[in-house]
Amino acid sequence: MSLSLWTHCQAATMQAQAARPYGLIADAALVLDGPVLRWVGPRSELPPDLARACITQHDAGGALITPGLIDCHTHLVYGGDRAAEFEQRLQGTSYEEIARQGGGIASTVRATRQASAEQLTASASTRLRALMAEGVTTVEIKSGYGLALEPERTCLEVARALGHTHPVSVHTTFLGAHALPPEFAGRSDDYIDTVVAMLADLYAQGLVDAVDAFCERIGFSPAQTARVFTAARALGLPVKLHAEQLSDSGGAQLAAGFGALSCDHLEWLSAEGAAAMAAAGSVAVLLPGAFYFLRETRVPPIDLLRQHGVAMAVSTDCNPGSSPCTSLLLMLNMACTLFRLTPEEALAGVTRHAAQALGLHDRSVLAAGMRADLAVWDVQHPAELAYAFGARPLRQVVFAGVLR
Ligand code: DI6
Ligand code: FE
Repeated sequence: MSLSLWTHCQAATMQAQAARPYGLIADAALVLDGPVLRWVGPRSELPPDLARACITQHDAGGALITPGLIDCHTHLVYGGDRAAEFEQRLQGTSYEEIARQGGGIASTVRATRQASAEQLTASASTRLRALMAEGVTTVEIKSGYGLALEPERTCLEVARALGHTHPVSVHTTFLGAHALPPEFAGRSDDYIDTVVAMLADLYAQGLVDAVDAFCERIGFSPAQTARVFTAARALGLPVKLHAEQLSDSGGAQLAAGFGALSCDHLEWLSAEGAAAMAAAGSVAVLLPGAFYFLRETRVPPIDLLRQHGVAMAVSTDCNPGSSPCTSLLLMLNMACTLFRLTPEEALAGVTRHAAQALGLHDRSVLAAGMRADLAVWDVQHPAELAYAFGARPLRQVVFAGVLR
């Protein structure tokens, strides 16, 4: 048993039932038992026996401690970039037009298929380290730029390996139904057959933790999405969906019917969609970076989500086309300025609700029995994490009990 004690800190426990905003404890003590939290509370209530049993002591110097942050929606393994497309969009061509002309996701698929696993690892690792430099200790990584068995396998293997070579926990999502690859032009139903076959293969290799699809005019129909989800369910895998990003296709209702962990984007979410998500307990993953970068004007219906009690997560959507972003703290700020979340809702969106969107119950709040994934910040109040943008407030990270 190697207990360590952290004192001289404030702790934003993010416990839902805490009466105080952020579950904030002004003069806190945390006891870590290896990779797990043993005790969290006001220092004045720390049992003396437990304090004496702590072999290591950390003086946090008045810092704020939060749970390690969770980025629950990224596409960070890909080849190339889309800066030229950004220039095209600024000259007036829309994201959907570029996709229809064979650019967009398809252009990243070309670059990803050409890249070696080493090249994909190097570029993804740079992006991952940027996220980690802002306190991210858990990240979801989607496939979806291979769109054929071997390149999808390579991307998922790269994603898995990143979780072994970096002090971060990686959760993989198979997004074979992201776009129609060129070799299947005009045969999207045939491609869905291939997606179902790819899923079985990649799942058998242990590369898939969840399944996602892009339900959209430029993606796949609700009926095609349902086929992918049926295959996922047969394997016992949870699903999530890129839903109502550019139009209302009823994707949220469909996903909720499959008990989806989350529906993501949701700019065009309807009242029926929100009600279905509430009934299913699906999390709304808000992606303000994509809204900003595509210069969208329709904001996700935040009040509707609040009225239905739908949990809201916030994520980078880190990807080359709609959100080339590696700052989760910037997303906190944008969730507040663009979507009008409160800073407390935004912080819950990258901790408790992000964990829920990944189906993880062992982290994201500071409480006994939870994983000891902590972020230690040079701020006086948790709202500062959402307030400042471009600041670098992270002082230290503890990952699975180990100080980094
Ligand atoms: N929606 C998105 O915002 C990303 N994927 C998706 O389905 C963008 C993907 C890209 O443009 O490369
Ligand atoms: Fe996405």
